[in-house]
Amino acid sequence: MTHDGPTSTEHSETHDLAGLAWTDRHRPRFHFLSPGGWLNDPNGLTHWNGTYHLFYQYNPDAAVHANIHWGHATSADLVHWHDEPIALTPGDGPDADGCWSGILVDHDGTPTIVYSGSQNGEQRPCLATGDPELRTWRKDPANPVITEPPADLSLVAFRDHCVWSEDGLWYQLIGAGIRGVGGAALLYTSPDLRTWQYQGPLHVGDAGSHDPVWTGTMWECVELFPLADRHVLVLSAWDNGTTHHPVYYTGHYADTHFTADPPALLDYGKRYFYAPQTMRDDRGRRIMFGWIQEGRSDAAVVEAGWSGVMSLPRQVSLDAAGRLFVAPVAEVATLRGARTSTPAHQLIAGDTIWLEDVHGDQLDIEARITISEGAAVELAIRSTPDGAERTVLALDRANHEIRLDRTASSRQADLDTAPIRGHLPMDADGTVDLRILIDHSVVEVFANGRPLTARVYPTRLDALGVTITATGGSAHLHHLDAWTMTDIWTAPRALRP
Ligand code: DQQ
Repeated sequence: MTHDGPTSTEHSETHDLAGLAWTDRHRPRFHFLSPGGWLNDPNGLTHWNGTYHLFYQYNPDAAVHANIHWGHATSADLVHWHDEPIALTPGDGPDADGCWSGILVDHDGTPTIVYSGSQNGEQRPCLATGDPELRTWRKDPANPVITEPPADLSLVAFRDHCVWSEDGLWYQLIGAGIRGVGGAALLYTSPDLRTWQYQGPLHVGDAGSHDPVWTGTMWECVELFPLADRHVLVLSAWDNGTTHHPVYYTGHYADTHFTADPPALLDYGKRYFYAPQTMRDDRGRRIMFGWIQEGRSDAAVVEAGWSGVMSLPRQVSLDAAGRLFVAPVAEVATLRGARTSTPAHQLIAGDTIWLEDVHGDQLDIEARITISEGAAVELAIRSTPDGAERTVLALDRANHEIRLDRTASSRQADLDTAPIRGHLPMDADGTVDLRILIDHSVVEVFANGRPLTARVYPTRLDALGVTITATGGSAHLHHLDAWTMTDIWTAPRALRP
């Protein structure tokens, strides 16, 4: 690894952290992640002059959430990434304690970042402008550009940004929580990104309601974007320091007003797909990334030298019911290597089939299954030959539910094994189109357009098998194709490229 600039001590320390992370067998090999240290939210997503830019919350010094920088990577195809120099580093002003989440807009040709400067436990909106290649950034001397939250609100927090322009005026949403009420997206307008006028809340949650989904006491990473003939408001439900889950509302937005349908959970894995952000690319696709959190202890994470994975890029669209339909972007398939195909098969209740050719900890599995009335299908992944370690995905037609059981995923203690479940929409005939992406400790599942993300940490090196079982009735496997997935990383990377 080459590393210009730092002293020899810094060199060996940073080298060790990236080298340590590299050797961890739980570390994904075809997902984006930081070179080492800590990664959380995706930031500043943009398709700029044909190049995809992914910025991210990054601590290059340790696998802890502290001293947050903006890491930066670029890609021509959304799946292979090139590390760019760190974009933002905490300074001695309003971002002394961290450069927290934000976005990137094109301000008359000048790339401009709007982010939350963090200092003394408070966050305030700050700006930075970039060169035409988006490689070097200059913070605005007038930061922060909004010095206080609205005086008429009692807020628990005020941070994160969504910025867009309409008819020559800039609009901004800032995430907040109104004490005693719930999360909120506060709306501002500006002629120049520098002077902002508060317009009122665009949307406010009810912290007392858990039906159909709780929206927390504060909304992190709010984002409003158009999709087909509707708008979608995405937020991450937070409460008293705990990152709970991503939520979305679909609705109609016009003239600073948003009328929303009831909220819905964006990923059944909850905090395993947190703080998502989207971009619209040159092909008109709405592409979303989210932060996949860890499922092992803080101490284990520090020992591993790295924390946090970026999800695979997901394309979001609306289904016929007006709900989000989520799938990996087509480019993910370019990472596929050797393929195995399991032909059509009738699964008899109680029979377990070992898919002997489907084997590994870097897999892309695609299947279509029709489940008979009252039946369920269970797929065990990362299974040892004796089944002692296995992670079980259930597709339950009777309850219209998808579940992930991690109680036997690992023999290691101190891991999150909480059950994961969510509604599985199905046509009247009980067909499920399924995609499972396994990348060491990361599992991303897409079932009839509904995503479920989780982490598993098997201890055994032979936890590589896949089985399929029908329970409570039969099921018809139309096909199951599986591919081994190619590494996108070939060597440890520089922590400060
Ligand atoms: N992460 C950032 C905040 C945001 C939170 C700090 C969400 O700006 O609210 O790293 O994970």
